[in-house]
Amino acid sequence: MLHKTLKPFPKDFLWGASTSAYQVEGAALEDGKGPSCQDVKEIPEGTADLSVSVDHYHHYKEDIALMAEMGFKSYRFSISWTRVLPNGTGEVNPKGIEFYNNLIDECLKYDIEPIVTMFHFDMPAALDERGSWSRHDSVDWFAEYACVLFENFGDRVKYWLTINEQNMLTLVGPVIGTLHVPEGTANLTKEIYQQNHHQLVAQAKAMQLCHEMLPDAKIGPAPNISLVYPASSKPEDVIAAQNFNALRNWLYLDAYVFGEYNNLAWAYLEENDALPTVTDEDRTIMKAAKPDFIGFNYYNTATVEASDGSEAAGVNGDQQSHQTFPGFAKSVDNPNLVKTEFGWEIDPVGFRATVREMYSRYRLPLLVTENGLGAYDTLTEDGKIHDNYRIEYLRQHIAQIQLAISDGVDMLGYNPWSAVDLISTHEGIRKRYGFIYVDRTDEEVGSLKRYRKDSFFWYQKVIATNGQDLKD
Ligand code: BGP
Repeated sequence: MLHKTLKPFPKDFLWGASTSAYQVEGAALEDGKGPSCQDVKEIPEGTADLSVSVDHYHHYKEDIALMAEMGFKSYRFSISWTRVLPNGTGEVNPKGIEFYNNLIDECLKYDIEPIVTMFHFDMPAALDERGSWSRHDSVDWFAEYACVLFENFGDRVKYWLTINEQNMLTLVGPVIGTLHVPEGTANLTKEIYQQNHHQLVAQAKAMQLCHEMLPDAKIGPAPNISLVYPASSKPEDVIAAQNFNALRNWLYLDAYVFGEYNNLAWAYLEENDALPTVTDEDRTIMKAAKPDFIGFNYYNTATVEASDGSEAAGVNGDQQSHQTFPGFAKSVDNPNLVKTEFGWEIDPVGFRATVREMYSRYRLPLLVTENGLGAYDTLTEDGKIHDNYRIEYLRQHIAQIQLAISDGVDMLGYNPWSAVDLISTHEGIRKRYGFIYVDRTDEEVGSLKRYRKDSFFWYQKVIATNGQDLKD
């Protein structure tokens, strides 16, 4: 739809950016923090050591001052479960509580709304050893952790996110570095979907607890949602796109919002002997919970064609993965899109399409919790980073949000990845996303000095004009 007049961004639109604890904080075992699965995993060769990351733990004041300088209205960060509960359950670490109190207070000092992710890929190692999400107990572990967070930070945190990219954990877990997922399979086993199911119940319980304990707070999920296109107008390809949409996107959002499994996804799991065991109590918990908004990460769309069932099942890649689900759908490249230096397709119009689809299905306000461009950046001798490619990417995506708003979608905010450079899930710090450059490489920790990229100044102007001026 072409709009003659565009609707403006809402007055209280949450312009900000995101990070996650294990990718940004460092201080991996400092001040009583227990190890998470990220601290004990094998680091992919040639990628940065996560024990220092970009040391946000010691630089948070400086980092938040820079975010304030950009004019941020929000900062989405995650809490490290093991900084707060070193063993995942039981004893609380006062130093961990103190750190997040300081971080939250520092945001509020500048009127930056903290948006807190409760779980971002970092299962406590102690719980991992006990079976992680494959245990039904994981629902109670997560509920205990949620209570600690709500009790300690609920007086100041108004926006909560439950689990980051649960769908990617299920679809491409090994790439993200979580355990209990066999490598190289299409992840279509009962074992995987049982873990997935426990996360669905755990996040529902956390939403319920949040509503009981913090009536003024808002809580939502943060899956990675991208619309799946059919590779052609062949009806069989359209069916394949519906299939993969169901397995990749709607399985999660239907469960979060309606408390029910998506029928297409359920039927496919059933066919493949991958159905989770679901108790009556699980069903009751899922039904009773409802998010206040949908947080979601968007990087690109996916494209699929029909699968005749003769291909081997398989995953090839990361969050932008090519996957084959025999007899269901097979991902292919979209020839209409260009790719980033790291091979991820770029699809700003798909952002609008994704948002429109989500809003018409669920009718809940939408909060962008990630979006962004991973690229190689160069620090010039005079301390500059000319990242016009990132500006271009962000500009095009922000323009599509305004179109979506004009289409009638209720958008709460935009928090791209990432506020500051940090360690990518599996491609090191050479793949940078931030507005703020950090002087370190994959091989060396470096000075960790912060520099303002060109995109920093550009985003500052975008925020100052509430999205009206997207020019350089
Ligand atoms: C999302 C994750 C983030 C982040 C981002 C970029 O899937 O939620 O943690 O890392 O993707 O991905 P990558 O680091 O693989 O480039």
